[in-house]
Amino acid sequence: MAEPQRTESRGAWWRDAKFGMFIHWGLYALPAGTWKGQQVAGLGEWIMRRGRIPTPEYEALARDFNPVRFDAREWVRIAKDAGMRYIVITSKHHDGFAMYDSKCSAYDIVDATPFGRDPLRELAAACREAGLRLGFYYSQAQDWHDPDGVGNDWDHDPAAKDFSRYLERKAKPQVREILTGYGPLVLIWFDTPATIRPEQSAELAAMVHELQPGCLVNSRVGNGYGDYDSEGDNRVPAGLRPGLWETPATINETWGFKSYDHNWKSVPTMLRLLVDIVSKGGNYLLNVGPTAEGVIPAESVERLRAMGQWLATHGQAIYGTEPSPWPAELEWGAVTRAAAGSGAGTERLYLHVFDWPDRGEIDLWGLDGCVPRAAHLLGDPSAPPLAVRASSEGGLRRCTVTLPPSARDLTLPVVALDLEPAGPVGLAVDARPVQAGSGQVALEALLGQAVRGADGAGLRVGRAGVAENWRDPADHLAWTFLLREPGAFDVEIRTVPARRAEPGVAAAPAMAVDVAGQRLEVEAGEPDERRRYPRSPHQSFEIRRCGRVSLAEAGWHTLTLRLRSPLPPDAPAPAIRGVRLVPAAPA
Ligand code: FHN
Repeated sequence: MAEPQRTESRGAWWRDAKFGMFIHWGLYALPAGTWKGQQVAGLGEWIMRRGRIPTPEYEALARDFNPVRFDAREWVRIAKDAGMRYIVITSKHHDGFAMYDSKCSAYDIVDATPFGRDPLRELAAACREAGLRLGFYYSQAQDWHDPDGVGNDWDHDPAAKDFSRYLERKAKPQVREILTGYGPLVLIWFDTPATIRPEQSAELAAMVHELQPGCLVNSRVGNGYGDYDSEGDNRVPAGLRPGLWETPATINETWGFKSYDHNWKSVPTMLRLLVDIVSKGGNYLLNVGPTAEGVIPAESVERLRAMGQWLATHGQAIYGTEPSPWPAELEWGAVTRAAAGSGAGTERLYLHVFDWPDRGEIDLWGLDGCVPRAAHLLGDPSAPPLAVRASSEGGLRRCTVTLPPSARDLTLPVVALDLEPAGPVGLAVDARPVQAGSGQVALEALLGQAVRGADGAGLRVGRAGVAENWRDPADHLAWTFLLREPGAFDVEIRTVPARRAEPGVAAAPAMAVDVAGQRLEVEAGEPDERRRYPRSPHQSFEIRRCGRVSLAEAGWHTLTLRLRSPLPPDAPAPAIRGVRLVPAAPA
């Protein structure tokens, strides 16, 4: 039997790779979002379920599925040109159709379509040839074709289903097939664990590791058995997130091809997502949905090519880097850090500029244990060195880098900042919040101190950087922050849209903010506004306006956020991302 491996060694390559291609390809590419002349709402690959299409009618798609333009080498070339380091492709999605030559079901691309080829075999060969890593997606619980699989309640009586039978008869044998027939795989991407039981998740994970000890299993195998975490679809955590994790993401709105989904994200948006995710310690698994002819849509290809061009000159600031030493988002952009050992006795930070700061300068606050030495713009070897100066305010160190005005119009300029460690500890960051260049003070939950009441349970800040499980008014969040420009500030509580409350129950609880001897109280009620996160277009946050405070003195202040009354155990607890002080507009 093969040597067991630990997640850390399985994941070593994955930590460095940062950027992968997800491919959702199956029979659903044929209807492409339209069934019998009607557009079916939702994700393209969900058409069978959303349209409650009878199994025999959906099965009939296979007779017309003939992706004659499929060219595995071309797909691999597109991924490589984009700077992607691995591919993950659907071997079987929820519709139950195997996109490879399965021996335990005839419902597969070789047996049931005129195409008759095994595209996963061809893709595996093309990846090997090009030195690209490959993983397979497998839907282990939802299977709308199988009478015992989860999800099809229009053809099959849910009460008559036996999920264990499905697992033994189809899922496990097919997972075995994909692990034994296609050479080394770097990961199996399970999805929607649904009702799978802990021992069933454990068995699947164990089977993967037994057959391919180096193969990672993602968290969606269920019940905590994965090697790494797949975040929610298109979800990016608020800040630094420890451990191995990824954000699976769409280029438009759908995963599987939909002929009329033209909501393509722009190249700068996706580059920011890539940088933001990498700076928080994750990988960006970006999806393409090829057509039923086997072609990756041109809109995807051109965007990926542009991302690849940026990566060709900025790749050193992405691949193999460490996350930002600042745990929360920075107003002007994001930071990655050259891996230890990449330069003898020096440290390098990469400053990715998302939004050009007003003064044309970037302030790095709280950077300790090293002396800034030099900075230059990445991608232009002839560019002169940039001015860097060190100072301090309120006892906090500050490193200021002056940006070259010529970089203002570049797509995502990056500055390489070299530092010399001073002292035994080396680079460290005092991450207490500082009023940013815009005048705003961002008090992110992940930077707050979660103070718990008597029982010590309750309020906690979860891995996505959101304060949860908050029901006890004895619990509170507290921040100490550096104010640089005194003035009047509007105070906002920012929450993640949570499960909507029952009718008659307020969506958000009554809360109180205390700062500089002033108290602001908000009543239980609905949020005042909902906005999209500028960095993560599929995510939104809600704002509750608390009122205005006057902060007359520069320097350190403490702000606390409290619940005003206990929440019953069955009431939805608020999901708080933080508090924001916004300079009040002059009257
Ligand atoms: O239901 C699927 C969906 O179709 C798609 O495959 C995504 C990719 O992360 N996963 C599930 C929803 O989270």
